[in-house]
Amino acid sequence: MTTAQTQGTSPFDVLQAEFLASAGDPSSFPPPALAEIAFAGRSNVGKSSMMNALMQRHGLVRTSSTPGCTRAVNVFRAVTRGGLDLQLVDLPGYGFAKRSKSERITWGPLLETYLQQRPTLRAVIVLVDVRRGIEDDDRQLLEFCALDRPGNAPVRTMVVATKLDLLSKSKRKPALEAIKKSAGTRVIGFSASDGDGRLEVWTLLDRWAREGFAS
Ligand SMILES: Nc1nc2c(ncn2[C@@H]2O[C@H](COP(=O)(O)OP(=O)(O)OP(=O)(O)O)[C@@H](O)[C@H]2O)c(=O)[nH]1
Ligand SMILES: [Mg+2]
Repeated sequence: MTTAQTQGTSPFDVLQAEFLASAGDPSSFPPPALAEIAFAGRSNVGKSSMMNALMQRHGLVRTSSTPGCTRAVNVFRAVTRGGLDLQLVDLPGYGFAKRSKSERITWGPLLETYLQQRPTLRAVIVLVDVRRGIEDDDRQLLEFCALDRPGNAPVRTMVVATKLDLLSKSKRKPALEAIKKSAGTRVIGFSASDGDGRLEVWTLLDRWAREGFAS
């Protein structure tokens, strides 16, 4: 387990961040505890990097230039200066072709079971590459998240367009507008490299937490 302390002045400074558990199949999810925010998106889109940026930790969440690096559900806990105490969950990437058939069979149910049955899941952040926008599988995931969760509270979704730093400044706003139009929902631009969007994401999570999360 990794624990770290930082100094800072924003309510969204993360005072404590730690790895809690890794689950390769639904039966090994850690017992539901704190409210959870899950990070989903295509392989290599930047889920793990975004979690590190939000938690202000380098390397706490494993990242890789090899697509498909995260194949399990990995659970972290973050405590902010402002008093938010949440579990952040790194979900396996989808849309990754170079994978054996047996592996492809197992992470569908893993993701689906988690999204449908996790009682403490409050919100899913769907990451898209700002240069690619919303693709079919992202849309399907957003639709899946909007499905009724029998016996469990609904989940909110947030679309985050990441790798914003890879677009020139003049192209950012039009790209975000296009994604917003295609998603039909709010879209936050983000960069794990320079921290753009971090405040906006935490502000929304904070608001949802105060509102009780459920829509
Ligand atoms: N320039 C730039 N590169 C990024 C950003 N976010 C992630 N990357 C890079 O993109 C690659 C993939 O990032 P990860 O965070 O591992 O992506 P992931 O979505 O967790 O990938 P999987 O676990 O394989 O599904 C790494 O080389 C990162 O350094 C960003 O905001 N800007
Ligand atoms: Mg990852």
